[in-house]
Amino acid sequence: MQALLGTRLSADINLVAQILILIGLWIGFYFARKGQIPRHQTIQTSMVLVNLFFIAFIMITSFYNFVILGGTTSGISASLMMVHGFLGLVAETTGIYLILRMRTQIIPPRLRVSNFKLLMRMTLGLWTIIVVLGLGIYYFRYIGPPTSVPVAAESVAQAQQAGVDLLIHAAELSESASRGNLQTVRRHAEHLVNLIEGESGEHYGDLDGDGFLEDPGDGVGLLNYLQSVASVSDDSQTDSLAAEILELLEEIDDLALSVLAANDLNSMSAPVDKVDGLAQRLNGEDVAQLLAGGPDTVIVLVDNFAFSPGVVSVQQGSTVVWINKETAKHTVTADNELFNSETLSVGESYSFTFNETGTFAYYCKFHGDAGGVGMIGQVEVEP
Ligand SMILES: [Cu+2]
Repeated sequence: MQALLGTRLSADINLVAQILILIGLWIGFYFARKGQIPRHQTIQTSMVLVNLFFIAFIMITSFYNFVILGGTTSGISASLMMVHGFLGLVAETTGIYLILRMRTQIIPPRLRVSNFKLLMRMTLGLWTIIVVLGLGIYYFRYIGPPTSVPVAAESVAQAQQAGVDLLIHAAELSESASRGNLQTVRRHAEHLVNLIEGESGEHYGDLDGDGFLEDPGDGVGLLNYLQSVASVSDDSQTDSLAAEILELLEEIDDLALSVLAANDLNSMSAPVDKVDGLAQRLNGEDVAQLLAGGPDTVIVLVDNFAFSPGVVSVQQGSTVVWINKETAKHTVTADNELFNSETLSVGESYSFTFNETGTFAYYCKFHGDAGGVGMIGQVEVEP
């Protein structure tokens, strides 16, 4: 019941309206069977036209927000919505055709269906299926268990792991070069580029052409992690450390790309040596410390249609950084409107500094709603 009394008023109104429209259509069908044709015509016409209103003002908007703006085509809700949307347009168009055919002479004779009754019955059958699909969408979006599995791993640990992985793959790169294994060198160069740039990077992909896209990281990209953290820090020591590490990473990225562009081991050896040298200058502890964001910064990853960790506790004055890890688009929007991000694409981040104590619930505008619906999270700010 909570869901029906809750926040998504338009979805609730639409749900009730769709059930009533379907009942109306079946009543209209009953009058046709009884031979009361004028009554039948009046009821079916009103139902189809009322439905047109709900399509235009509620269903198209809902589809646009969830599927188009939210960049969501996978998952049960989005799949149901796409099938529902397509069949719904077919049924509504057929309904309008039937009205015109029934009440006017507009439809040219060559476009007139011969078996008119059968078409009406098929449309009613299709309409019934569509309403059942609609109930399914309502269930999965607003009532059922979340389809996404929140990432269990601690987000900071995950970010730090990316830093450690970089050092490992840089070492493996130079090792395979010294063993003279061209293919392996190219593989590790691909690992480095993907790890550094992440999915939002210009070069991300199957760079060594072996048919596999290999990313030892989590797809965010070290550059994105570091930039997100550096963008919220307000002490100069962190800033200069971040700038230094960012520069090293960009150099390593460029060198790894030139390793991939080289055709033989000889022309690879110079960039491989340089990567080795630069990686040694990267202090693992510095990277880890920077990625931990310091005592006043907490990272929340946005992945699998969930905020991870879903609940974070921070000290008053702390900054929370949200980083979108996946290609679906999301927002970070407070229930009480205290904060609201732009649409975040993959690798993009948003941060907010909490100067008041209290519990702040938030949601994604595309995949959730205020009041604890769908894709949600919470920040607890302690004094
Ligand atoms: Cu979202």
